[in-house]
Amino acid sequence: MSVPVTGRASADAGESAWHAAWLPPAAFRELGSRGVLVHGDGLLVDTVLDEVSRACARYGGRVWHGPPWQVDAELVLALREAGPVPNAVAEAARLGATPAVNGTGGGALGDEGYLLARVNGVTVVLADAPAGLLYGMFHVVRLGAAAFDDDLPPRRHRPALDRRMLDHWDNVAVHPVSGQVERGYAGGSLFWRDGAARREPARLRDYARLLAACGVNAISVNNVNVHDTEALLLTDRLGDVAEIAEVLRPYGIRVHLAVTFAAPVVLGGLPTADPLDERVRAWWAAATRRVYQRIPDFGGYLVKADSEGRPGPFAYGRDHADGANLLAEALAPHGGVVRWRAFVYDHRQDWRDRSTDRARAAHDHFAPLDGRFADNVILQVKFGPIDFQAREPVSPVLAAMPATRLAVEVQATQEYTGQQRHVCYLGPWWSEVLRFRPWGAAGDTIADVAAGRAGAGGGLVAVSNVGDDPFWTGHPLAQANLYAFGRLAWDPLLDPGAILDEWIDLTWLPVTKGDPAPVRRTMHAIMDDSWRTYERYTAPLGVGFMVRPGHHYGPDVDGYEYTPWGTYHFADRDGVGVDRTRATGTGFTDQYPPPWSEVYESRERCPDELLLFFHHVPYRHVLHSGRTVIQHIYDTHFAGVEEVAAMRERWRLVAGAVDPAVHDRVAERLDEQFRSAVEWRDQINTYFFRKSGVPDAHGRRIH
Ligand code: GCW
Repeated sequence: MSVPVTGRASADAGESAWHAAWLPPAAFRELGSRGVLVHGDGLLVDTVLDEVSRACARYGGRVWHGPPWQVDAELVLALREAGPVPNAVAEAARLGATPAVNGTGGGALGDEGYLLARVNGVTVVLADAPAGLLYGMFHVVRLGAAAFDDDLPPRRHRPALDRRMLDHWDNVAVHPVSGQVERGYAGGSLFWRDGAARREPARLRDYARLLAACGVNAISVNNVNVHDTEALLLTDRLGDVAEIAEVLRPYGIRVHLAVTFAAPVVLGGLPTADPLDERVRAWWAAATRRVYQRIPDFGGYLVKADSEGRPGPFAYGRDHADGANLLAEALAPHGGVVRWRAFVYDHRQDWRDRSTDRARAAHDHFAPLDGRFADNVILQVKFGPIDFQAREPVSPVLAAMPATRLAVEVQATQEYTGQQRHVCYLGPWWSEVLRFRPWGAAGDTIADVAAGRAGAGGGLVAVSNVGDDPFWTGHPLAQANLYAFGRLAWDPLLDPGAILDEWIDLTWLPVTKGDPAPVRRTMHAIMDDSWRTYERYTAPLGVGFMVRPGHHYGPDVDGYEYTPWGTYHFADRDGVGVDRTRATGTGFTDQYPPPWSEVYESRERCPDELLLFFHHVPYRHVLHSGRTVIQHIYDTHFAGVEEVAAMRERWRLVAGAVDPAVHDRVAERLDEQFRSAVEWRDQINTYFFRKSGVPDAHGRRIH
């Protein structure tokens, strides 16, 4: 049937109760004012068609889908397998898109890849699978006018990581301690409210398109701490999960579920959840079969086991490989994966016991199991050995399990980096982690590890920072973290500053009043270095965890010092830091391959920013920077607060250029960030001044 297709009457982002984030209607202006041909069929092609149609209805463009053809399209979005394209230029590109003509990668564009070119006034996106067409369309949106200016030589685009996932720590029922969303700082859950599914498909659909536009293709819809109500999502409440999957599917997002290892007992009424028990295996197989009957493209299970009180295989004398393989066996016939978390440590440690080191735990537990996990097990490893701190070394587990599929987990929600009250753009931090080379300059990067051999890696995962806040994230600028996460998962080599530019272009410039240049400058000035600013006024030199116990917001230097949680700084009158050397400490440095095992072992060679993570040093120890440790603490804490004051000032100057509601929210958050930064500075500086007795070289006020 010939079209033009008209715009769909649906909740349109930008006119809804929630903010449009990085796809306000105006972001589609360039595409929407063109003649666009969509060629191909399938669910995700329909999504492309729908997006294009809405944009064209708004901005005066035209859309064609299917014969009889019109051929004056300026943009052609085509599935190669759909056959000849009735546009000479696009057809030439289609025929030319063979391996011989167009570079590497075996020729195929893959399940998600696309080829983008502009020749003789026609912009062409070709894909082998519908998801590729969707990602290609969003690429055109990102390019804006540049997609229709000069020629663009044909280029293939494929994600570096196949699995790009967000974990929501959302509870179905409001939990007495952790609330609706554990570590959630963006309001309630998009999926659940007060014990029930929210059933708000319009907002969910908008969420799905935001995710697809930055490249996310998987989601888990409930907290890894699976409580009683949430356990039922696997069985009685499976329909709720299926409904969510239904809404996310058109944007290429596969749903996963966090499950409790005790499910056969708590849901199935069995006397045991022993992974080697036949009844347990049969129960998981049957439960999983039912899941796939309802959700044929279900992604798999996410499991936190034997960690922070969660049930797991240890209760039956089994290990993590036994546990993970049990679920893997149930999922394998359906093509699903089990994502097994490596966040396992003793949370009932005796602080007097200097031999136990939480940093060692994941490696101690998991490295010996390398090679024992089934092919469809992905071990999901927090990027650092402790817990999403503003500074940690990269987890040695990521360099210790060559025969295991590994995923790297980061935390967008900012539990320990300002809880979306502080501006903290994490793109540069994640980029640093992904580019780290555990085996030295000639070896692979962490991104390579996450990609795995032949694309069989576990990918990148973030704990989501999204909720039902009108701005999606509690801090409007924290949207950039979600965007950067998706983009880095697609291409870990992207420059975080360039990613920020993309986000600014898509989110702010289309809705900015007047000259956009000052808004762009202001965003960069506030955000580029904001993670390092946060690091400066909080915990120094990699020591970490000087936060208020429980909610983890604000300073409390000794808050965790004498607790069972294993996160200590060991400050005394002479010095500070954790001795993790093999010579005199916990031996954690030995978990790294060379050269890092040697670099970290050596007080002289250890990078300044990680010194106190690996070494206990005197306050007057001189850093590579030339400053003493104590003077570094004072200087960075004073500097950090000044930087926050400057951010606040800069933001004031763009009032009037950005939406007043957004401006007010950011201004209010910056006020709180300033108050909190002062608190951090004063508590940390005072604490270390009192411990050390060393005055500030510059005579500034310390209380
Ligand atoms: O960072 C800690 C959080 C817990 C969380 C845990 C985890 C979901 O404080 O709230 O539990 O990590 O990653 O499992």
